[in-house]
Amino acid sequence: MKLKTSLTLIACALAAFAARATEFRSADIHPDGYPTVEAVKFMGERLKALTNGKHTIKVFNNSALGNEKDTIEQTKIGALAMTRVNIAPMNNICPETQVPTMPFLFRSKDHLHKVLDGPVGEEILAACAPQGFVGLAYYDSGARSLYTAKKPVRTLADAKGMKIRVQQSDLWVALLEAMGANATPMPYGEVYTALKTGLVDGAENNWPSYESSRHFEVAKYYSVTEHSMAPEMLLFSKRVWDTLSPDDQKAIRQAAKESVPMMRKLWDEREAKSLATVKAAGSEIITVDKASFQKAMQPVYDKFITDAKLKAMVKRVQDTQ
Ligand code: BDP
Repeated sequence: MKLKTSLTLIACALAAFAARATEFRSADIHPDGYPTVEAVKFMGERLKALTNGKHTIKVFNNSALGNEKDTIEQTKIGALAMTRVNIAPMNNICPETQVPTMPFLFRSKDHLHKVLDGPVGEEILAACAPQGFVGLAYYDSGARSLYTAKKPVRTLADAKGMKIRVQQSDLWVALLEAMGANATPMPYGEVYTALKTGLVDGAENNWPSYESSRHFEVAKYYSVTEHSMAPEMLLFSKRVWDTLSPDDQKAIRQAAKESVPMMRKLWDEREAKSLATVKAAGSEIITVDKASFQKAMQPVYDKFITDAKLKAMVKRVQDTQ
């Protein structure tokens, strides 16, 4: 389709949002039952109640609308109303999102929640607006750790030269390179085959993703590095947003906010369940010296936390008690 024609179609669709009841389309790469997917469905129910049935949300999950880079792009142009993504693919788009991605930044889940629920979290969400996104909320994503197919990583030295899949973000490439690994960015949906065929030696993720993607079947060594607590983000299209009434905008924000505690509960349950599943399936869970991994991360801070604003933000996070 010619660009002009598709832009006209998008413009017509946008005008329609304002006028009538809308089923907003929202994307996710995860399967049914995954906490992010269930939380957005819940948000849809809340939105329906808050708008007396006027607006709802339909979740297109399992990467039905493409990988996260694609759905971010669709959300930006207004072809899609909403997307739930990890914060990583936003790193190259909105520099402030690099802060909560930084390795070993958060001391605990409580620390993460305090920061994201507070002014720093709000500032980062707002910083995405000039790029075309209304940041609605963060969801938990636990801590990400390294897992490998053939050889276990027991020390930092073991990671040297290993080909490790990372999310599509320059920061993530640098993070794995700082571990000595050979970082390979690729969409999530391609990782299982890449691990199975030996295209990569390993990947990194939290317990629920390691389990639900079945990566544990092809990469049984899980080294508990917990190198980043990069959260999930709920992004609404600013182009669609600007066509909505203030009341509708308020209801969307409210529904998103209400889905957060619900998601956190689902998340904690799923983490425990996933750990039990992979253990029972024979994954070897390896305790590593986290401090040695943490020490190797200074180059990542030197490369990405360069301007005064980001430096101050990192400091505010560290100072949050
Ligand atoms: C999962 C996130 C998902 C990312 C995926 C990945 O929930 O949004 O796409 O990691 O590694 O933990 O790509």
